[in-house]
Amino acid sequence: KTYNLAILGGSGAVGYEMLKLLIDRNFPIKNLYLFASKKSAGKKITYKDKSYIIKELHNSSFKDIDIVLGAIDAKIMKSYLPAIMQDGAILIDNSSAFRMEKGIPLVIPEINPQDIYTHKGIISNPNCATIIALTALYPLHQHAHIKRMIVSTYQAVSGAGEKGINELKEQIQGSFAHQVFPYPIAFNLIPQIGDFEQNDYTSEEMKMQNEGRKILNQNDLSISCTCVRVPVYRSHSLSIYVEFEKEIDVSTAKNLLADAKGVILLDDNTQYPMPLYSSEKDDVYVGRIRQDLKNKNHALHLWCCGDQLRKGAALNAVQIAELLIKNHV
Ligand code: 2RA
Repeated sequence: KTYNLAILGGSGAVGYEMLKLLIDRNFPIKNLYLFASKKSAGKKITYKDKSYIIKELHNSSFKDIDIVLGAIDAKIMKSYLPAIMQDGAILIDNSSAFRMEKGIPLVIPEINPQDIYTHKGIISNPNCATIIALTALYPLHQHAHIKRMIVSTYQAVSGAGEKGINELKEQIQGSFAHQVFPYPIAFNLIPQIGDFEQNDYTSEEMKMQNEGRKILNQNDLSISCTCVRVPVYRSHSLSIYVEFEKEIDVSTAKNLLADAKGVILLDDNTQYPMPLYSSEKDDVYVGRIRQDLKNKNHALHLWCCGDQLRKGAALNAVQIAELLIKNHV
């Protein structure tokens, strides 16, 4: 069987990764349509000698579509939901629009693939930093059960899309005008991603705890996060302190991660994960695993890097689509 697919946001950074992954992973495609706003309509996107013309997104775009991969802004996504539902397509959405809604599965295929079966037409992709952190930590969670995490993220400019990449490029060339980020990002670090909430954390910082609780089905999970934008084009990095209910030591953690799906262990004190290695790769790289100096048997520190356009967005969505068709759901 083959399927009609639509990528919403086909002209953007995540949309392009979705296209590449569908082709490279031989997804059984009947027709593939790339939609975007009027501004990008008519633009030609080429991958492996095949070109796709971006079409303007309308409410009538979903006729005969089986699967919609959403890579557009949450507010716009919400406005198209009735049309998608009416035409009976299944939406795999990368925006934050429905992630925390009750009854809508929020899925990382390595962690909670079973939640896909409960879908009623929408499956949400978690936020990029949440996917990268939890993919790295889940093998340890299965062994020792995570209670608490303190996370600092170092997030690449492409997390803000193509426009984030262009802003850094222009600033490196000497123009310090800024629109996408609240301050110049070239040669700088900006400790704000998203808007500030009432508790002084940003929206991006609260996503890790809120989404983590839903994905792991653990309401008392505590994750305090500081999210920082860094002048790196691609691949987010995270420094994580993690406390466990049960005992765990460094060599057990390394063994578990060495065997884990979707993870590459790079930890021998001359080699450690860096965006340089993880960019354009599917796996999340983990290293610098150390015992906490005080809470010795129950807490670890580690460092991980993952391509947020791939595993943090497009790949996770395509993996969900693969599971859907494999299990006819
Ligand atoms: C970022 N949260 O700004 C975004 C990507 N999902 O990095």
